[in-house]
Amino acid sequence: MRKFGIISGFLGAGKTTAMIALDSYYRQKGIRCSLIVNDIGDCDMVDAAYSEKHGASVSAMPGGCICFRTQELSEVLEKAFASGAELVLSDIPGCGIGGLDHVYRSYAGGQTELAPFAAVISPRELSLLSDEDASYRIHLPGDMGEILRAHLQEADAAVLNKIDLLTPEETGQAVDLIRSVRPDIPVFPVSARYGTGIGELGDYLLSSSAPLNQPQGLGDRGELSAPADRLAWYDCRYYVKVCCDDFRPDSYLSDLMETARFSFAAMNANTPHMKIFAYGEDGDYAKYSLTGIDYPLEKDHLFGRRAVELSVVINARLLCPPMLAEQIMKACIDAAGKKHNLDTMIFSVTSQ
Ligand SMILES: Nc1nc2c(ncn2[C@@H]2O[C@H](COP(=O)(O)OP(=O)(O)OP(=O)(O)O)[C@@H](O)[C@H]2O)c(=O)[nH]1
Ligand SMILES: [Mg+2]
Repeated sequence: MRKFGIISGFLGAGKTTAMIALDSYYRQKGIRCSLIVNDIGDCDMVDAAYSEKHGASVSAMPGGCICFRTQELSEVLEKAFASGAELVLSDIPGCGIGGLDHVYRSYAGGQTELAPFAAVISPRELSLLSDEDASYRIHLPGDMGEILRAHLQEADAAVLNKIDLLTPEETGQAVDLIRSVRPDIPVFPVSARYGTGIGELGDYLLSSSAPLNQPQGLGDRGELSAPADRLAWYDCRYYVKVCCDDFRPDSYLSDLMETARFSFAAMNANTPHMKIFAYGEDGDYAKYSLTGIDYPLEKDHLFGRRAVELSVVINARLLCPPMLAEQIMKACIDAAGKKHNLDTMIFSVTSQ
């Protein structure tokens, strides 16, 4: 089998978590899967590091959307198949639209079978379709709801993620809402974090193919670029040297992310997804995510022990002008470093 599939979705919807869960499901079944981690930034990528920590075979494609890199993507796919992968899954950065035209249609009819184009949706962005006040409540532009609709128009299947946060009744309502936009596609309610529904989704991606029957040009609608263009990205890599025995790396990282949350909120800005990955010694690490100023900080992995030095990577997508985002993040890194008595050395910052 040589199969390739895209897992698309809004920032922080759970694409990487779903790909990690699918990879582990396939491994249990003896199917060799490989993941492509695609991101806009050029810097080290949190998602690639985190997926590797879960034992996935990962190829990184930083520096822009796979949409416009057909040749490079072909080479990465060939390499993965040559090393034994049967199924390669890739995410797509940004808001998850355009991949059907810009990626799938370039591969249609070739040697590689295309898995259904799966759109991961979390209750956060889905609320933009159901509740008029949601965009004020969760500080996302209301027209992001239009992006979600366009995203669903492209999809061969919808993956309603994070159902562990919903009651069964709310899950039913969310599925109905997705079906009201796309009555013709299957909807998989899952919790990628806890593995619920991942087997059903995994079997479906293996046994079905992309029908490619949606109209062309769905991802090229000009009005969709407005909300996406308002998103800035910020990537940073830095190193901290610890001075004192009582340094607690998890408390430092929480302080950093919480300071960022309050700073962006104070500027009437938002962080649809800010990810942080910190390496300690001997493979110890922490990974945190903030999927918006209105959501709790997710501590996806905590340090197992104390650390004397840390190497930190931050990848963030922000609703904020890039220059301001850079200033806010620098102030947050400085403030958290000061509070924890750290010597901080910033290696690289890219923002746009
Ligand atoms: N409660 C809950 N949280 C989840 C689930 N899936 C993902 N998350 C959390 O949501 C946050 C974002 O998940 P990611 O998998 O990084 O989201 P993503 O779509 O890959 O994000 P980007 O690559 O930045 O667009 C992380 O803190 C995850 O742990 C889930 O099923 N339930
Ligand atoms: Mg991701």
